[in-house]
Amino acid sequence: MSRARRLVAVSNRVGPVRNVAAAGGLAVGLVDALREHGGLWFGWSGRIAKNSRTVVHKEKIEGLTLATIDLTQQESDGFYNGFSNNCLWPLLHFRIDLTRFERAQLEVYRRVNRRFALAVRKLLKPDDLVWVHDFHLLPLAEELRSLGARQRIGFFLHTPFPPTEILSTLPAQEELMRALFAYDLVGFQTPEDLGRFQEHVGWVLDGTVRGKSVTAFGRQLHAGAFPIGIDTEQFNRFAFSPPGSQEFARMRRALAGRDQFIGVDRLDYSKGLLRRMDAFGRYLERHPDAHGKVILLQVAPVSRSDVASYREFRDELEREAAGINGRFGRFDWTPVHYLNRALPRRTLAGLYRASRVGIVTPMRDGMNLVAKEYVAAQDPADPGVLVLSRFAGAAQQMTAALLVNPYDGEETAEALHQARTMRASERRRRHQTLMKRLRVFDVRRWRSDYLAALAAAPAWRAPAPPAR
Ligand code: GDG
Repeated sequence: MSRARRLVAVSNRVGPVRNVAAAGGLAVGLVDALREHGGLWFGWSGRIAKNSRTVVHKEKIEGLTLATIDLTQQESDGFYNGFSNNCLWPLLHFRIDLTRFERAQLEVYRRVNRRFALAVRKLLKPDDLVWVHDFHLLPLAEELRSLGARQRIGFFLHTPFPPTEILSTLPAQEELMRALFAYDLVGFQTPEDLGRFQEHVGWVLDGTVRGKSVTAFGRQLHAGAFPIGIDTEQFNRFAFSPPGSQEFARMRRALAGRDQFIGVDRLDYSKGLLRRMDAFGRYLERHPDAHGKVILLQVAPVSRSDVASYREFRDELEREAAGINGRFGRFDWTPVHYLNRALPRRTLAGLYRASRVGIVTPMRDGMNLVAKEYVAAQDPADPGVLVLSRFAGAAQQMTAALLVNPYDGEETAEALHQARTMRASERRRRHQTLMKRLRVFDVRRWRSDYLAALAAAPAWRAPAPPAR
């Protein structure tokens, strides 16, 4: 892509930009690209304002500009806790049972997208490339277009794209899909997600698909799969240099010869934590020889605690973990170690390295970066084994992991056993295969593939009027 074009990223939240490696997340993927292109990153500041007068806070940090706005309490409730996290998130993870659709929240969602668009529009230069992230901002391009924006605008969905039968239950489905067609490029995590989008276009939106070109609502866009990666080499360095290497040594000492299974997940029902506890309980039940010799370390920082379903889920998980400890624990052995807070990223790297088995068993996940981080942190000479849900996007690429169906507690329990007892030669072989792909399909590759496709997407033209 031409170096002269500025990149403008828009996501619900921005940054951090300083010490980005330590922060992880989307920032790792974006900050380098924004720096290279003298870019701008726009989003919600996370702060609550008293009124909805738009004041854009701008800050120049290390060659890129952060621009943020505050939201009112009502906007944050309706847009973030409400429509985004209580309706779209569960729906996109195939959980119709948890999906709560409220028209009033959809209204606020649209209003906040419009406020974002009004602020972004004023900041745009004619030749900018605009890259919008995630389900909070589905209608952003449509709002920008209505304000006259003609720039290339791309969208990337970090979550799965659900099957058409599930998406069709959303009363606002057509409105949101129409909005999506104001983008020039729509990116998904996996070919499966892309396929489900294409099916929905054909079956429900009466559109057509030709290669990467998708037409509906009188508009044509490009759609593709761009699996997100991590900074593989850097994460490996985290595990093998201080403080990660010190945390590794400390953990190994604390384990005193026991084998550690590790899970690291935002406290979210999509991550399969309850079923994971159940599978670990089954494993202990079937393998009494492992009693006193294995530990499950579950790191689960709280997330979205303003949403009721998350609070209930947290209580349930705590009961489940306590249940296993009560049932199997001994005075000198506690099987489940449960940390309900975030740890520094370098500490995580050390803990992954110290763990014989990585358990990543979401019920549904867009990609899952923890799976990739766990593998990147291993010692190639004596690597641990990844047990990975088939329903994480990462499973499409990481077929050398032990793939499981997280709905099957027996299968998962057996995979834990297989992982713990796997011969070193097989562990090394699997690890090598996994690392080879992680090195090629890292976060830089994700970003450059996406931006090249955005620059090559057809330029925006107003929708054709419906045929008579
Ligand atoms: C969404 C999609 C997609 C976790 N605990 C701690 C901590 N983390 C870090 C992990 C990892 C990140 O958070 C989580 O990323 P995931 O990919 O696993 O999951 P989501 O947060 O749900 O992300 C997902 C992703 O977007 C990218 O497109 O893969 O499917 O749902 O980097 O390490 N980091 C620190 N302390 C913790 O305790 N420092």
